[in-house]
Amino acid sequence: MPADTREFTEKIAPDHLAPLWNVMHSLVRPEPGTGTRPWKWDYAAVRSHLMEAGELISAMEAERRVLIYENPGLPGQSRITNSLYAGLQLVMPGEIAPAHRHTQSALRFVIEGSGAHTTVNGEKTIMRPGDFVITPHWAWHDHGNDSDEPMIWLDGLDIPLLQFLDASFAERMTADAQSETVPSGLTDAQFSNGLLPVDHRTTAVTSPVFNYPYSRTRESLYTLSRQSDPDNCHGYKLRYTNPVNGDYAMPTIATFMQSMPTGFASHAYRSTDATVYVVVEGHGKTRIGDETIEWQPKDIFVVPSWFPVSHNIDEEAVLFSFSDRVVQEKLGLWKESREEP
Ligand code: 1HN
Repeated sequence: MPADTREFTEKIAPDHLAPLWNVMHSLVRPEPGTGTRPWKWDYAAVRSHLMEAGELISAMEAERRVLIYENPGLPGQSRITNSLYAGLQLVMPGEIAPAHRHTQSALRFVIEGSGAHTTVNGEKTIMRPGDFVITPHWAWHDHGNDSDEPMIWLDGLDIPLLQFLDASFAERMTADAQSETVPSGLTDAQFSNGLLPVDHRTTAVTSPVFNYPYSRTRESLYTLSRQSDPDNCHGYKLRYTNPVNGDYAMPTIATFMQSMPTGFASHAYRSTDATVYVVVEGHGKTRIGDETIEWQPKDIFVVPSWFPVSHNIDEEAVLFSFSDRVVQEKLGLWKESREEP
């Protein structure tokens, strides 16, 4: 029976002090005990709300017309996991999402539409479904849609992480759109072909490549899946890298693409990085802890830290995913566990 120290707790509270022994075991837990819940968002439902938002407010008025994926275990906190933000953005034909920059890093994963662009530090790139596009921290960026169809992509940002560190800075450009100061494709020519400029030296922590097109990623996965055996837990899984140093492409968000063949039943797996998945192709079911979710293309689901996850694939699937694994690895904290066969 622990000593009753309630009176003492109340006595020291006005001096902004608290006894450790009341909270110690919730602070230092034997295992991650997260508030983040497993969840899946059906694309059809989210898309219909997003298109309604498209009639309510313009991209210019909103600055970014986005619906935030809020984890049901973390309501009102604008986050999908403890460390990451995710949202679905709509840019209608002819619209501009105006130029700004911030210390948060952003990824775009294109869900629907083709031919809109984002301009990052003066270089334009055209976005197509399945492309993974990076906005490095403090890079100027604006988006525009010169195509004739709505353009929808998922944004992933490290907002909660920067909030925790109190390291947010942001500013708007006076012009709505940047002028193109770098010819489109120049970065790819220098960094995307297994080549680097001969004297390239940098302190940048983000990949210079800022569009990783789906056509190439898919080709890699296709060849792998026809020529080798799948991993028991992941199927065929690749990570996106910075060609300059082989590290993850972004300093705060690790990104991956994996494919799993029809009939594949993965072994259970868990890791300390809560992970957001985007279904690119295929159909299947994923068991996360005690819950099973069924998914189809364009759905988004989240696996909390240290929840066992296993997949059952009904039709050959391709999944994009992102997490804070890169941060945890840098700190020596990242941990994984595979079910024994
Ligand atoms: C942002 O700059 C974008 O550039 C999207 O598209 C979502 C959420 C919060 C803060 C900045 C974008 C954002 C954001």
